Amino acid sequence: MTEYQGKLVAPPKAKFAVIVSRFNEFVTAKLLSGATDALVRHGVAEGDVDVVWSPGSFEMSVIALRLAGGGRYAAVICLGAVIRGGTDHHHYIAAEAAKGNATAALRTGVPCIFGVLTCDTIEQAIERSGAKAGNKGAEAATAAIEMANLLGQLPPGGKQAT
Ligand code: INI
Repeated sequence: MTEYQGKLVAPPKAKFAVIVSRFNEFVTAKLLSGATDALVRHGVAEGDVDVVWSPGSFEMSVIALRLAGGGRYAAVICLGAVIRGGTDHHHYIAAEAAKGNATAALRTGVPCIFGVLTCDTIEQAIERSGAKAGNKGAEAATAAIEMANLLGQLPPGGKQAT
């Protein structure tokens, strides 16, 4: 039996892209610092991390597709905060962000990590961006490292059906 498991060790010289939403920046800035801190503390050089600001979570998919398809990055980390408002607008944004994120990963074969909070309240978002429920940006960064490491171990795949 061969068992594969990603280690929290970035492949040498691996580059990571972090896409962060400007919408709800009071939360996403904390996700960003959690993510970059986790990358650096796991041995990724600061110069190997590129940060790209997106207007909102909705727009992140097209950026993720561009970055993941360029061949430069071992993984792309998407950070955003969708918070329920008075209408169901947030629901469409969260759903499209999740779908677009998955599409970018599947089309390119590059892990696109979904670090987008989907919260009912501002308090929930604060809790998940460095307060009592941890920092989901840091979790997303460790998932990116784990996936980059795992994909480096797995046997090559064939051509993907699109
Ligand atoms: N964008 C977010 O990232 N989070 C939100 O909670 C949010 N809400 O609720 O409106 C939000 N809206 C902006 C959206 O991502 C797009 O930028 C906008 O719709 C223009 O396409």
